[in-house]
Amino acid sequence: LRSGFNDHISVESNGGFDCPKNKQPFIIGVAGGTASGKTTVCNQIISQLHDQRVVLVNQDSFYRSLNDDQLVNVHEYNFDHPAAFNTELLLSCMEKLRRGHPVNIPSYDFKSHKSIEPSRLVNPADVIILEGILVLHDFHVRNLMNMKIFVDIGLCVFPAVFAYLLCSLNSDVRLARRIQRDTVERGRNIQNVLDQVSTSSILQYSRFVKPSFEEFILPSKKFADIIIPRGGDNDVAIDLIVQHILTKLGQHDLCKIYPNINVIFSTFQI
Ligand code: UZR
Ligand code: MG
Repeated sequence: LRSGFNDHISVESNGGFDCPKNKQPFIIGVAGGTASGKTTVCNQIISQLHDQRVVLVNQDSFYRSLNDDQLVNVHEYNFDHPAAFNTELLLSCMEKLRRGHPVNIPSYDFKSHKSIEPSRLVNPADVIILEGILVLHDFHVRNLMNMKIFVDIGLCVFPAVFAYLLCSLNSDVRLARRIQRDTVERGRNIQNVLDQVSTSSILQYSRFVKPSFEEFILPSKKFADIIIPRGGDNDVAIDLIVQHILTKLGQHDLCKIYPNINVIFSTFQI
């Protein structure tokens, strides 16, 4: 993997000029509920795009820092509401990457609930993947994307009578995965885990995570070009997505050699 942020391109690398339209990166949005498998899907796409420069941008990096009052009542804070993210900053970073400029992506600390130093310098790439619970919610963010994916761990077809049961099972599976992931990857300790299983976080989950999923995340599914059932456990979907990206990047490369090739593609597209 030649990842964009490991390349040693200086901030002045393109002399401050925007890259031409036909060299703009292919931008993919990957949305879905918490612990639905978004990160797994992104990693699988990235590992199959080994000949391309790919960068992954997480919406989590754009969480707003909590102030002292909010920290005292952290369990009253809704991290799953669109207002919890600094979407203006996300937009400006994505816009710069799209135009071929390097950007500093903030680092968010899940333990202190604050943005911390150092930020991450991300260099321009061929493919940019933006991943997060609400990346399909905002019209302007969606507008930047060439491909919109929604990761769904629910089943596609089931009798209506089981729908409610399966919906809550779906959330419960994600809750269990969240607890496991937060202890392993987000540095939460045993006490946090016990809290999660017993009291406040369960309350936060039922007060904020689940309702916000239903109010903001699930409705954003309608904007997706592709809905992936079974999350990261769907090799066929990943293969199809990667093939599509490679085709589009191939068209970009041909555009660089034959500027009028788009006319030919649009003429022959069904
Ligand atoms: P993903 N979140 C935290 O737990 N702590 C924070 O400081 C910031 C966010 C959680 C948030 C959301 N929910 O559901 C989840 N809560 O991070 C999104 N409560 O991250 O998509 O990787 O699961
Ligand atoms: Mg994640």
